[in-house]
Amino acid sequence: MDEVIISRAITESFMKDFLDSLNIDVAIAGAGPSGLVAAYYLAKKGLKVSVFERHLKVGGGMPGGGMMFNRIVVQEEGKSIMKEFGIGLKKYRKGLYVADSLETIGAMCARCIREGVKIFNLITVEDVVIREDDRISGVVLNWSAVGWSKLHVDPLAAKSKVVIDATGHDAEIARIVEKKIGAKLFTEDGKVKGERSMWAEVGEKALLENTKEIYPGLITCGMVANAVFGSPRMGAIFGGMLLSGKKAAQIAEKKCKA
Ligand code: 48H
Repeated sequence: MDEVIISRAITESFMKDFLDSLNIDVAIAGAGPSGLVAAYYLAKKGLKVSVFERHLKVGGGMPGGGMMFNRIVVQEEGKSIMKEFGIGLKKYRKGLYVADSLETIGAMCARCIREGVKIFNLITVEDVVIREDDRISGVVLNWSAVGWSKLHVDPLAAKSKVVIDATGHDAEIARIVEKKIGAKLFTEDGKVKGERSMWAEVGEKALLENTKEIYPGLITCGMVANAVFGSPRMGAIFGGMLLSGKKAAQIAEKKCKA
């Protein structure tokens, strides 16, 4: 057993996928529930999708469930998506189901990868690529460890037809675009409005409505959608995240095929 052969196997396999991800249909920032669902449905339609996740783990806010109780709640509307991923649901009461958040992450991650999604953990999307026609056309990438160590290391870039912002509460990509391009987002004042305090019912409903293109080539997904449009948070209920991921995928697919 040669250690160098093991090292070459890892390096070559990773580099092949990374090089393959430099020209893609859809780049997704964030591997939380909404980003993974979006990636899965896009890959299922035959599109080339890569997900870039800042942290060592995937799943975003899911492993912590509600206040570290590792369970998530899904309402009737999200049930078919959970079934599509083969995730077990226990009925709690009419229209409400409980899932094990760790099973949910494992199943989503495995189904994405089997469908052809490339998931890169420990890589942060730190900026976007933009062209004169005022269209977002890719992501600027760096190792998360570079940022955490506060090193000055220049990034690399990947081109994509569409970028999905699935970075959660902080809506990082939308905020970067607002900061660098000005208040030109497709919101009332062109800015990120910021998420409101908890109101589960309103937050869940608004999420789907707020999942849309907010700048040419940039689509909101998951918690980002409510953060951008100033709608409430909803706590550990996840049906909206799943439906938002599916809707973001439908919008992105249309844009890729236009
Ligand atoms: C790469 C990044 C970057 C970056 C962040 O927070 P998430 O789980 O996001 P959603 O929207 O899929 O799900 C939200 C849900 O988990 C949640 O928080 C709920 C329901 N909250 C309700 C409430 O009331 O609190 O995942 C986002 C992912 C994370 O893994 C981040 O590490 C990652 O995005 N990320 N990845 N580049 N710039 N910024």
